[in-house]
Amino acid sequence: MKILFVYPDINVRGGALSYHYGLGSLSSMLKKSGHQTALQYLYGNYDPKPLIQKIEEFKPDLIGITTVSFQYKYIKRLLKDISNYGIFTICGGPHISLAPYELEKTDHLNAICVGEGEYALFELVNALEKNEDITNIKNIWVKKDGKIYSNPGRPFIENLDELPFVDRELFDFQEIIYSDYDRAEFMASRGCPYSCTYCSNSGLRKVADGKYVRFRSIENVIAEIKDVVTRYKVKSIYLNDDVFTINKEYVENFCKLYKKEIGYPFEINTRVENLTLDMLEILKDAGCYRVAMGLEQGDEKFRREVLNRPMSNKKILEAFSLAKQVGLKTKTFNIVGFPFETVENHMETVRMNREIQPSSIVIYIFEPYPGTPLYDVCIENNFIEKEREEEEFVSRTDTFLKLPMFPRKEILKCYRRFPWRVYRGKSLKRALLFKIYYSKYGELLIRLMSPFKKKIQRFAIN
Ligand code: B12
Ligand code: SF4
Repeated sequence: MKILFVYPDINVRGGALSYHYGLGSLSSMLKKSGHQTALQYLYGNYDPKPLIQKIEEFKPDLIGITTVSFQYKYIKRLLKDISNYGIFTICGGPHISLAPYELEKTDHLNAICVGEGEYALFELVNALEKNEDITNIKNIWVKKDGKIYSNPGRPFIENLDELPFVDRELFDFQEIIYSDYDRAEFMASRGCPYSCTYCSNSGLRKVADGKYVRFRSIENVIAEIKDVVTRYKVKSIYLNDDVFTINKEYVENFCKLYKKEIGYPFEINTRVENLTLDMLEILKDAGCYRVAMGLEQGDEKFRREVLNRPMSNKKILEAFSLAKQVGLKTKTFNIVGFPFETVENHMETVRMNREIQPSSIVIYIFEPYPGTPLYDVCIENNFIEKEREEEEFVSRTDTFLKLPMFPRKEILKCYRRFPWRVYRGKSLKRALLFKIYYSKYGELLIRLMSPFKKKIQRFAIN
């Protein structure tokens, strides 16, 4: 069968193209058993024309679309715009997995996949090909003759090594590497052991039974990295796992083999609780150049009570200071505009970042995702206008919430001024670069300056 995947990445801020591991994994699985796959990557402003053209050229039997919450409004438009082709449509991904009720509400959508899709989509495609019943496949919900057939989930895939390497060829992967500062991304694991109240992991861990946090074997990850760096021009590696450092022994053994077999500079995401001086030294020795950690909110009590992030401020400062001590660059992730947050709380986030002085900084505006505890809080407290919610998702650069304690105008002000407040008087070049990046016209400027972005990054961040 011919399967056309759609990666909607419409009106996303930041200017970099990105790879999608989920679609890459589904594609590998299907190709392995003789099916044909193709991709339509939708980037920039909403425009269904490239998808329509691809449908006419590729003539797919099934269209599979991946979903995050703020893309769902575009996905509904796409489904309508391609409905005259009468092709079987299925959505998967974090949004639909946590909001499966969308199947009933969405026109021209035939099915959804709740949770991991490799085996489920494989069974669905085979059943469709043989004209067999498709209403009882685990993880797949089907809408047929106005009736919804919802099926139970299958356990999380226990041994990730049994999956083929993700299909990089589905995308123009070299182009993605170039657009991300010559960096290639990998994932050694699935899942996260924590349950921060704003993060989809808190809901995704409940969609199936079995072990949620799983690591591939080190040999398997190294073999994949080796394969990719020999086929593509790559200068550095990004291990984009939710938290790479959960298991100290894994990190130690990974670093040993990575240093021997790969040796490229690499970056990881981690949590402050996991970091010790010796682990950081091992990472540095293996070629790690930067650790990225979520700070999110600087007020300890707020973090603990509202975000379910119980680490102390002392622990956060200590982790960043240890990273710097061993010569690693650092990056903080931050969010502004949580329910019940005030400007005073936010200024604690600024204060912590001022003290840390990370080499790089990321700030988002809070967006409530269905299936997370903070989404329910927003509903219970009428912070969301339910009927406008979907239209209003804005990729974490604005807010549609009505928070009595933190009006939108103040949130936007805090968001735009954040980097300046953090770096002012400490690092002029970072203060200026990030001020531009987070300004009202930052997105436009970034796109205009994209031919020079590697030079700018070297100048301001390194
Ligand atoms: C890596 C990553 C990225 C990467 C890669 C993009 C991507 N979408 O994968 C980058 C950095 C580019 C990114 C960007 C963004 N991300 Co992100 N990202 C992740 C992260 C950490 C891992 C995703 C991953 O690869 N998992 C492993 C793969 C194998 O799983 P998967 O993608 O879920 O796919 C499986 C199933 O979902 C299913 N499936 C998925 N799609 C489909 C389609 C079909 C047809 C079928 C049948 C099945 C199926 O089968 C797959 C294989 O089992 C997740 C956190 C998480 N725990 O998932 C957040 C996460 C997906 N991101 C999130 C967000 C919000 C974003 C951004 C909107 C951020 C922004 N800029 O504002 C953008 C959106 C980009 C986009 N258009 O998708 C949220 C989404 C929440 C939500 N409900 O919307 C998550 C869940 C984190 C969170 N905060 O809760 N992200
Ligand atoms: S630690 Fe990060 S990935 Fe894990 S639940 Fe919290 S925010 Fe999500």
